[in-house]
Amino acid sequence: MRTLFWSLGLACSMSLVFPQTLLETGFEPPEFSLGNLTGQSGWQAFHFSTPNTALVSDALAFSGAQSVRVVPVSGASSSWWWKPIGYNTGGSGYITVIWDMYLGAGTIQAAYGIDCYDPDGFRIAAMRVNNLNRVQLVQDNGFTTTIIDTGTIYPRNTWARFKLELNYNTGRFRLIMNNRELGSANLNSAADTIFADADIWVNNITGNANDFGHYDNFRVVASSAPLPGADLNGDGCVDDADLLIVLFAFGSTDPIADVNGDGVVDDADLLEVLFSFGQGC
Ligand SMILES: [Ca+2]
Ligand SMILES: [Ca+2]
Ligand SMILES: [Ca+2]
Repeated sequence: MRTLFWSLGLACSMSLVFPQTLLETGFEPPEFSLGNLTGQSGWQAFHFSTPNTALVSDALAFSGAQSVRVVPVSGASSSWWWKPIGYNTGGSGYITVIWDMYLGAGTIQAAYGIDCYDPDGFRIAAMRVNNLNRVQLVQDNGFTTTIIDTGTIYPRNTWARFKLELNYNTGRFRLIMNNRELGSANLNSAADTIFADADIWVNNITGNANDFGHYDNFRVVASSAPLPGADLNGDGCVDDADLLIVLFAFGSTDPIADVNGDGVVDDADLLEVLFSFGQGC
């Protein structure tokens, strides 16, 4: 299976067009139907023991009508869902994983995050929101896993936009939530240069979780430079689509349109978009 990813990576690496969208989905119909995510549009799953559940759901969506709803199952531990990417970075440039996440609160909570892997199953970089709502980076070096707490508390029962930016030039990755950088850590030096997949990951820490998580607008983008901060929809290019996001949210506290992260969407955010208009396009 991993050999297939590698072959795909060679094919992808032939393209020199940047930024390049490697995966983009809002889990919308007709590509996705309500029900199990696994098996739809090439999505796969692995469960450490008893499977947790990931459903294409219309219970909540950041945009459109559907998202993926992850529901921990009693007695289960970790589960991963992914669509193979297999992109060869050649050891330089950036891979950015972007997604909108909504975690419901519960009396017993699971940890939710994104895990990025190479074709051999080495975790390149990862993040999670743990059962106590702490936003954390997960750093591996091939031998040990280090959890790095960002000091940020994730607000459950609301949507947040995350970016996990892997910098192959420096061997570092950083985590951005709602346009604010929360922390950075080392890429796994034992991992190779092929980015195999970015996985939706739930760790049912207590084995009896009663919360849930939604993921929407899942994108993976390869680029030669960091995606511009004013690229609000995460397509790698600052254009009228990003301008409209700020204009429609003008005067609000919408964290996704708040480019400078000062808590309000105003002319300062508009100027940030205008000054970087055309960047990355
Ligand atoms: Ca959607
Ligand atoms: Ca954009
Ligand atoms: Ca602002």
